[in-house]
Amino acid sequence: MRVHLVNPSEVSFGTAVITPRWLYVLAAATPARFGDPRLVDETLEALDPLDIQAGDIVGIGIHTANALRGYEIGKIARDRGAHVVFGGIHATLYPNEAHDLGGAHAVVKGDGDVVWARVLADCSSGTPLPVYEGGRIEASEFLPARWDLVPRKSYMWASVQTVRGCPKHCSFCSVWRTDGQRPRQRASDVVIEEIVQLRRLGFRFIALADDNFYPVTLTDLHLAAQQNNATRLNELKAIRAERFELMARLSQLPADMIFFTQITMEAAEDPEFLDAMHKANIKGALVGVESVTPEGLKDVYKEFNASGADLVEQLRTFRRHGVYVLGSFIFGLPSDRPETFDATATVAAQAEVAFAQFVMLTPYPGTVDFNRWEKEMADSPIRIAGIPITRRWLIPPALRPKLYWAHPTMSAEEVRERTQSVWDTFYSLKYIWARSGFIKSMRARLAFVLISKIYRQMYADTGIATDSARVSRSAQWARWLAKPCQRLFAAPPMPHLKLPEPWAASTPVEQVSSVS
Ligand code: B12
Ligand code: SF4
Repeated sequence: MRVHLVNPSEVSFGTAVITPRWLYVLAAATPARFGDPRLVDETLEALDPLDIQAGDIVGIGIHTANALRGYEIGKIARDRGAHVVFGGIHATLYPNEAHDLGGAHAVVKGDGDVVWARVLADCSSGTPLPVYEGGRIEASEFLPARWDLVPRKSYMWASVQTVRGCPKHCSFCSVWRTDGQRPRQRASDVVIEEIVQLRRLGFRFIALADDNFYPVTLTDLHLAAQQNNATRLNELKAIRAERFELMARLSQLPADMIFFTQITMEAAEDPEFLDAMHKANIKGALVGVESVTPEGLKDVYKEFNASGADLVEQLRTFRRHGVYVLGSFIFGLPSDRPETFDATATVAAQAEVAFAQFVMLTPYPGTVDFNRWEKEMADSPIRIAGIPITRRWLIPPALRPKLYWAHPTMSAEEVRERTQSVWDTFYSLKYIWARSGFIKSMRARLAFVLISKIYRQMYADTGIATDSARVSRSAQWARWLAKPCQRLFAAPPMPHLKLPEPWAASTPVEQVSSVS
């Protein structure tokens, strides 16, 4: 009997950008008596059903976008006589779907780290429960990933999570509802151990797979102080101090290491934090800009973000402190107008963001937006291929619309075309080359161009992926670009790299002292 863990994908590129962390965490949660699990990441290559034997246990992790392929795999595995278990955010939100459509024997809701061993034991004794509540475990229970199982040459970046959960409540995001608003932050020791292991293997680029790397803002601290809420203030200070501790320790790692994370724009108001990020070699961050107008920010409950000239200034602040921004923008908000697209492109250019993504507003399950949309659609259900549009992930990919919400003034096609045009301009060779001006060496500049092109190819999903011929052409392109990219990210392994000195509680973290 063998355990297989499968990360489903409709398209395989041969090479992938970031390791799907859950595969390596669940591998760590697999007790030794089951042997090393077989890890299949379909973004690299498709599952071979013949590898699954009767009596095996197949764990499939799904998010909304790959749920349909996950269900296909579940049915194949069940037909071959395996026990089928689903997990991941989509299975957490729709456990019945995995049973009805994916051949599931069991579904794990929430975090898999602790409950997985029990699921395996039950499956091997033939008594799996339909649903397991993995819940939201404490950060001290998060398992370090089994990086000894990673095919080093297949990924450009490895992923290490340092904090789960986000205190904000953006309307389009499910994180605060599924992972919770209380930041669950891992101790720096375990994070550093994983990163050192990865550098030993030859990974020098690490994505910090966090929902929000900046869970405590200066405003939070000042509010708690103003309210004389000592307990809250101390809690917040402790979280903040731990962040600085982690960053201080990251800065002791080999200088060639580069980290990337996701962060809210408020970090721009906190120069000490940005400087600590820079010292820690956290050179890039995805910043959720969402909209360049105050009306747009209101649409998504993100009024804590800046807009207009302040926005440009805040984004530039990151760069001044040596943190390069991947700006994330949403199009199709109710308040968007044709001129919003140009205004956004202008802000992205003026703010000197290194990379940008322009996504079309899509209601994701578990979000405030989705619930509102589902209620609205209940009165006039639209079906495609017999499937209600509110279950869009079940619609065959080629038939899926690109925009789900009727915009008050623009047609879906107009929003799509204008979005695509912003992608095309931002990632035209001319603009990429101009953006790369800050890079000194020619080799690194060419790398920037290549990475920009591959990023656009993999993530500009507005219209290029409308039929299967186009999908496969697009995948072909990305595959072609990915090979040289892979070489650029590779580093000689450092098998003898030592762990930095253990962190003493008394070690001064100068930055923290300035916060009151
Ligand atoms: C890092 C990250 C990325 C990275 C890297 C992705 C990668 N290759 O790993 C990047 C930036 C590329 C990315 C891109 C996108 N992402 Co993302 N991403 C994340 C993030 C912040 C962390 C993921 C992670 O590594 N977590 C750590 C692992 C250990 O946790 P986990 O995956 O949840 O797994 C645990 C449990 O779910 C469970 N589990 C998972 N699978 C299984 C399977 C079994 C069998 C079992 C038992 C248990 C189990 O056990 C695991 C351990 O506890 C999550 C948010 C989050 N908190 O998860 C969003 C998240 C997954 N992303 C999301 C989205 C929407 C996207 C994009 C579509 C964004 C966009 N518009 O382009 C793209 C899609 C890319 C794609 N096609 O996959 C959404 C998904 C929502 C949904 N309903 O599907 C999330 C939840 C964030 C959000 N805003 O709501 N993402
Ligand atoms: S979008 Fe970002 S800031 Fe908003 S709730 Fe989600 S993780 Fe937090």
